[in-house]
Amino acid sequence: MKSLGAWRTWAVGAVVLAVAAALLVAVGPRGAGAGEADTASGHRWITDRQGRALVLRGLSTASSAKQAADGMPWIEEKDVARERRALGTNFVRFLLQWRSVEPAPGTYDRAYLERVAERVRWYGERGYHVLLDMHQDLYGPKVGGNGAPAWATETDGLTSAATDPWELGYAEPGTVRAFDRFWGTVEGGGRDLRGHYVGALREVARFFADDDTVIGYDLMNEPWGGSVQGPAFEAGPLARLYQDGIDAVRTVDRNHWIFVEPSAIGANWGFANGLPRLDDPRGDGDAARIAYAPHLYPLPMDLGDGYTGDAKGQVDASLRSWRAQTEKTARRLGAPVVIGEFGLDVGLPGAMEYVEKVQRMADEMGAGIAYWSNDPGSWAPWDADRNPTALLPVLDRPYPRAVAGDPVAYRWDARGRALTVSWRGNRGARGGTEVHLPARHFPDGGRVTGGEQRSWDPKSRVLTVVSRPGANSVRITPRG
Ligand code: MNI
Repeated sequence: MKSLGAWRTWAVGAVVLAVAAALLVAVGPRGAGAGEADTASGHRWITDRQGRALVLRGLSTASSAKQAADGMPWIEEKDVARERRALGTNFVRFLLQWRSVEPAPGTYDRAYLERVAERVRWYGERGYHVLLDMHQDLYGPKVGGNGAPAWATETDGLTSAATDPWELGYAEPGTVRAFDRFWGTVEGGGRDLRGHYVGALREVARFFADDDTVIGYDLMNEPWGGSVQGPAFEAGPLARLYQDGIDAVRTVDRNHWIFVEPSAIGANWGFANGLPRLDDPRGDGDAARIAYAPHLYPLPMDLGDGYTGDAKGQVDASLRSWRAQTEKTARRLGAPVVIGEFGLDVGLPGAMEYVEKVQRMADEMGAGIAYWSNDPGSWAPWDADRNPTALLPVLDRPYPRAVAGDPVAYRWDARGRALTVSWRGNRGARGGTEVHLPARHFPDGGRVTGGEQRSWDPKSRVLTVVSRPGANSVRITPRG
């Protein structure tokens, strides 16, 4: 099913081919070594305060924050409680807006950060880890997007029209110029906008440095290079901004993880990207806390297709290549992986099969997930009337929330109704391995083989398990 006109397919296709060609020339075709890391093992893990490896599962909160005058997402505390109850999630990607952090040059809005902190507390009280995401799409409101304040939007009189699909707005003259001024890649310009942005990141980090619910900062949503694209952008202006951002955050916050994203164009579809290794002032190797959070939107889905017909094969190819490229970049960065966004209209044919497929891939990769998004509507687990959609039971899935050791593999076998988790060592972690057991699959809790149940809380639906001495694998099936 093609839901868009041929011209649109052509327009986006032309962009794809141009970028693909540029990337193939610059990076070479998909290299050897792809698929090396075909289990959850073999990479670094984000850990909790008890030293346990975290499997992050959750959603973004929320697209509505992009347009809200006060920068706040739609949620109230009861919505956070409902999300926890219904999905057993432990993670949220929370959208911030630069325009709200720094409403006037060099002026930081403490009241805004307090409002964010109140919401972070709602999540923290329910066992969540919060990723603060400095969001933008199409640069900022002055050129039809969201993110940057008007005072930081320099267009030299160029303007941007609304486009369909919205992503083509990235090529509108005002938007391209605003990005070029931001990156400093055209002559002239006024303020040091990158410097301001880095300053805003530093102030967010200063405010949340001691907040244990915050897991880290996502330095920029879906970065766009303006008139500089591909590896020239990623290894150039983008890497420079990230390094400055990392250095600035580390002057005020030594502990939280710093998440970086590739340029959305290309990487979202599974193409290579040129992000180089970045330095964490904390140190190299295990000391560094840099995470990689690419988005995943195979092209057929960007075009509004479901997971069916011809699109299905294209999506599968896209997923294979996305995984290989993601693992390659993650190795280069020495970073754990979180799928910073993926999602689709849940009413599209095959949509739930696709979501399940991505979740299985994330489990195999040992990657976190932030589904896009929790805004009530056709993409979400709840529709506009707050009735559950087909997505809810698919997202409410057994998983190990925290693993007391180095995870080797974990898997939910829906047919055999068994969750298996295996790990190496215990990485000096305190407490046992926590698993989420949804009522729909484990109405009376779990039966543990290969280990010992330490606790079971039917309300939070968290079971804590420790393995027998010498054993490193547990299997949990429904009790009764
Ligand atoms: O799908 C995109 C996307 C496609 C293409 C491009 N370019 C051509 C530059 C950029 C972005 N983004 C997907 C989702 N990301 C935002 C939030 O970060 C969501 O609103 C989009 O659905």
